[in-house]
Amino acid sequence: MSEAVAQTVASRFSELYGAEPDGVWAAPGRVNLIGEHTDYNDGFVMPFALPHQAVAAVSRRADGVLRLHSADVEGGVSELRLDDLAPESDKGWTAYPAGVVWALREAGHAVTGADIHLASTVPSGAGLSSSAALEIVVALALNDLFSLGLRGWQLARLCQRAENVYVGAPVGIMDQTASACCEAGHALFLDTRDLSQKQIPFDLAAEGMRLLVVDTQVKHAHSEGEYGKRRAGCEKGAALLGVDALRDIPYAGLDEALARLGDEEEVRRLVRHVVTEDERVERVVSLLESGQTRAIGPVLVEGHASLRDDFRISCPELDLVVDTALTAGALGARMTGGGFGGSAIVLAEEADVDAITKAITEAFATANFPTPRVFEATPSPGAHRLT
Ligand code: GAF
Repeated sequence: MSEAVAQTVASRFSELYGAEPDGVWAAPGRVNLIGEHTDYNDGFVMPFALPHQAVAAVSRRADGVLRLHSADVEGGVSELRLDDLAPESDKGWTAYPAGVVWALREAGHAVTGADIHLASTVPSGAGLSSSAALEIVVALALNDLFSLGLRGWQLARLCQRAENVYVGAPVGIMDQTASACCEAGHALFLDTRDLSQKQIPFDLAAEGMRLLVVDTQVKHAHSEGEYGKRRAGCEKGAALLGVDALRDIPYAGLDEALARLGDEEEVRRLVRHVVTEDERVERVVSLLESGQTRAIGPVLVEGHASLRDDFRISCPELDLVVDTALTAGALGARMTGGGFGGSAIVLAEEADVDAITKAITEAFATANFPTPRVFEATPSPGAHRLT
């Protein structure tokens, strides 16, 4: 399967650029099991990699030119000069790969040019990290081709910088780290303060369960303001409470912290979400580590309520997925990713999957929402070289 994908992408590269690529790399999208909007608060997250991935065929160049092409976007090859790359100069898809080259060079790495052809199966705008997959696949390819010797977490930091500064989206570090560092059959327990990681075995099929992703088809975009407002509100909360980041408010001290915020009602809600969400991540980790997988269901539901009511980033389509799935017998469900649309996840017994899927599809039809895309997510490998 990977070989066939690599061959298709490599042969398109040859048609476009007139020579075989130096190599082909892949980087996955992700779903986040729990730990939402905690990553820019130095908190905890727990994503796992999807089988959907961005694939890049790449050759190095020595002449300061970057050529980019995507199978997923109309249009020909874009040609850029490395010396012209400048933050927020590009509003199209090329900003992601070009931003990675810019960030590598800004950090002093000798990248002298590349020809790149990309093809991705990660749905875009679905809250499944299609952008991070594009960034990481390019970063990994250039890391190999220019022998930069960077580790996965270092590539993640550079890609986050590309997205924050070059693209102009104030995202955290979760998605890039997930794409770079996840392992098949595991969820990644990540401390976003120091990027320390623990791979937690997560094999639902072995226990007779499934995790469904329901893409509501409502498109989200992180650079469009609401994400940045939440982030700024969290930073204001940390400043008012005199801590570096909301991660520093212990769960046991939450009530006292909320009382100190007085009439800052919106900040209080944001703080409550972040502090309780960090605690939920830790609870999910200990449930999984003690073999109580089914018991994570209610924790996912709590997380959804917190994102809907305190963080206020859900939408009617996401709420409908969660409510319908739970009524149809799911063990747990919640929105995943940045919010304002995108996808929800549903934890279910294998035997209930068809009934739950049918119930969600029917509920969407009744509400006159577009037909959602439902698929099963299995924890897949992180970024790697294909050929
Ligand atoms: C998006 C961002 F890119 C992540 O950094 C993270 O903040 C997430 O939203 C919310 O948990 O995917």
